[in-house]
Amino acid sequence: MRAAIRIGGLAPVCIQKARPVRQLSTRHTPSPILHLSSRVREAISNGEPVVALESTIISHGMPYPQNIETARQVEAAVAANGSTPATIALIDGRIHVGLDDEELVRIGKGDEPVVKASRRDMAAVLSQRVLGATTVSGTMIAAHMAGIPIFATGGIGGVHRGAETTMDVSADLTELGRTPVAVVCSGAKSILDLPKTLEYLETQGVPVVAYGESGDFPAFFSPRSGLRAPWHMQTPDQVAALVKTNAELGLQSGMVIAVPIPDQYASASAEIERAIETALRDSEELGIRGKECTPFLLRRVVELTGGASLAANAALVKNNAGAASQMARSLAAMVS
Ligand code: PSU
Ligand code: MN
Repeated sequence: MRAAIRIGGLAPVCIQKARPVRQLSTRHTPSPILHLSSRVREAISNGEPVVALESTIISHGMPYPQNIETARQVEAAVAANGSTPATIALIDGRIHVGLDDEELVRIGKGDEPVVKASRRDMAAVLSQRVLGATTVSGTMIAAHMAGIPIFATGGIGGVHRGAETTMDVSADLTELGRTPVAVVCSGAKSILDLPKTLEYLETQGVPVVAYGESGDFPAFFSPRSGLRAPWHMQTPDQVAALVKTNAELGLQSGMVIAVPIPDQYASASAEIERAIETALRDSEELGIRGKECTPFLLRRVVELTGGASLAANAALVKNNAGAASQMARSLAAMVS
């Protein structure tokens, strides 16, 4: 008997004998709440590789106008490596998968309020028809609904420092435990408690893969955190095989594929680390809590480093997008 597996979401993929994904995907009625751009819809129905991209990094992760410039360049990096980019946001009551330039500007310019939307906020943002930018958790949900198993971003949320008293653990981590999407990122920023973040991911059953030469879990601005990742892979095919096997097992959990920042951009990391310490002290003094915490820290670090962190941030997201695009191509070739 053939094993029908779901890679990424709505389109079940038959792994023993190739059947066109196009044919299989018609079994599902598209959800009225999910709006795919024509480019993304076509790519998915042709079984072509697609990479999901988040929008909170645009609305809350970087200042205007660098946020929109970076978003465009990240999409270009996906395209240059052979996959179709699908930036995700919540617009006019629907989940948009694949944004046009006007929509990117709407999310990034700040002319109207944009809600940072994690799993908790999805239904409220959509039903109340407010503009929403999806975090890693929100984007994973949307990508899975659309049938996109690979998603690229800068960094995931994690266990915050001091979580033993604040209980501030990002919804990204529980989402990784329940939604089968691979998140290609540069680990997590050291605004977070990285050892606890890795512990939490283990509890949630999430494989964390150090991708590239080093087997260290990267710490966003620096290629190494000093913490070993449980897995180490070096090629797109290895990651594609992991994603495929995760689906064959029927595991409903996700994966973290951690790509270190390219060396040439890692030079400012000591200066950035100092800025992070200052930003953390500031957030404590000001009593910043909850969903405001991460955006506050990101903003403060950019201010304190005079933009050095921003250039590094943009470079690593683009690099991750290119790597994710190669992984998506390998996966598409394996399941077609
Ligand atoms: N880390 C970054 N840049 C970001 C984020 C995290 O370096 O833009 C965003 C992502 O959207 C992530 C979210 O999913 O912040 C996590 O927020 P919180 O810590 O509130 O869960
Ligand atoms: Mn939080």
